[in-house]
Amino acid sequence: MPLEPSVRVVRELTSRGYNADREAVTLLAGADDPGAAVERAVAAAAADAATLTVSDVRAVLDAHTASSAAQTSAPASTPPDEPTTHTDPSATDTPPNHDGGRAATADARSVEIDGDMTGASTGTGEYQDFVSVFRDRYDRLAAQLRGRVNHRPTSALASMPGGSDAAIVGMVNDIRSTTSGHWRVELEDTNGVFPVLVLKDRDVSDLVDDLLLDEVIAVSGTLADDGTILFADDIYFPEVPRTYSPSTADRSVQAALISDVHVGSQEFAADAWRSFADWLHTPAAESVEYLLIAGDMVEGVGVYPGQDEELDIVDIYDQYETFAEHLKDVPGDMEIVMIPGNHDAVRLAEPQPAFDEELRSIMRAHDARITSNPSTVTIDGVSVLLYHGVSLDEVIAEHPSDDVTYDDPQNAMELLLKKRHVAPPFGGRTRLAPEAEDHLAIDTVPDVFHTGHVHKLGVGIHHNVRLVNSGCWQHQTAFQESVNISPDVATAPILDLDTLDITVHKFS
Ligand code: D5M
Ligand code: FE
Ligand code: ZN
Repeated sequence: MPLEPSVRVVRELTSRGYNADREAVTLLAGADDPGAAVERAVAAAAADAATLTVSDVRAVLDAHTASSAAQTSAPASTPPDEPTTHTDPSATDTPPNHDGGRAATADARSVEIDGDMTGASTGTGEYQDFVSVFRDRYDRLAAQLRGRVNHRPTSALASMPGGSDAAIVGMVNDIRSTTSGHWRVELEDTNGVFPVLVLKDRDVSDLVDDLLLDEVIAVSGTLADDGTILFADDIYFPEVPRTYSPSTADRSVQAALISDVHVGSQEFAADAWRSFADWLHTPAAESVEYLLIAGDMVEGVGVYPGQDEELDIVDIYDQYETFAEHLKDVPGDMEIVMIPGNHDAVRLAEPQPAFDEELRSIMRAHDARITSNPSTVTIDGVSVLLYHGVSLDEVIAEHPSDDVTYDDPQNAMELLLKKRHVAPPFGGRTRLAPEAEDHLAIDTVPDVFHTGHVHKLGVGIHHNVRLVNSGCWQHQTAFQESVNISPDVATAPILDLDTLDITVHKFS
């Protein structure tokens, strides 16, 4: 089957190193001879231009129509930007009116980024940094819990009479089972530590499964007769209010939420990526104005032992160059926001600052916004918390329930949201960098929480917050086969920003 003209135009442009607005592609595809029109547009483009805009293309087509008209002495009866001369019946993707499409709504778009810590890293890994980040975490998360319990500082509990009702807001220091099968949870606040006993036959004991070290919770209960331990009646998480009311866009506009592209891997799903990019050029995707990429743009180098055997591109800069080429397949008039992941060439410890100038310059063609992992991006009024998702491995490994598995990553995401923190445990599998502030706490409830990393698709909702884990663009690697990870390849969840509905499109 012949390729649609617009797809052909995009390929012609990208093969010459150009990207183009969707409108520009439509104009070129609608020209009498699209191939020649591409040649003229490229020849006329400024030497340093990476993206052809609709006005560049109009100027080229206008000039050509005017000169043809002059040669034949016939009046140009059709305005040059009207595709009425188009006779290719396969060109079903040419909208009747060029004022439609993404370019027409570009002014209506808004992108705001919060929580970008790039360039603001203060940690040097010294003891004081740990004190500081724990203190900041406690302050931020305790603030979410204080209104819910009548808590006392740990130092005051010791002097309260045995048998009193009491509550603590503290960071989880230790969780262990007792010889009789109960749970002893040690909580720490800014004054000291205090033990809590969660009896195994109480309903509240189910919540112990959800606990992770270093998260901040509140516990209410009764002090033992000798006053040395608190028997838990209730455990509270900082949580999202049940009544949380998310914001929505006030026009019909969508965002594609993806992650884990892994360019440079032999398993990179290039054909599927191309189908996705081709689809973005069709009218069906016209309202997809944003593309959010939650990390692992490239496969990276030296990420795990033996990785070189599976690399298609061995040089990290070449990987980003190739990623940038694939990004050019995406319509030039889409807004792209991306954060790094654990395969990207930035520090591994979280929060991860965004790419340095050299990598940004490699990826400049699309003028993507590049921010730290995690960050919150607000598009058309809808806030999306972007986090690559390394801690999901830990949440899934630590949680005993069959509900919290790689097949349902949204359930692990829900736990992070409840904890209002994207990666609580220090010293576990997720590497955390101590900083003056805890950039990993979720201070403000997002409307959408978008992660990746586990290469599994997951869509859910928790207290009205939409949860999306976005699958990947890499077929199963030998390593993943060895650990039984069967990835969801080439799935693109599309978020309606006006309704917050999510539709998953598959491209493989
Ligand atoms: O992660 C893709 C998925 O594979 C994610 O769930 C982690 C898992 N993974 C990948 N490499 C390892 C190693 N070496 N040990 C344990 N689990 C792993 P990605 O970040 O794309 O590699
Ligand atoms: Fe990945
Ligand atoms: Zn990853």
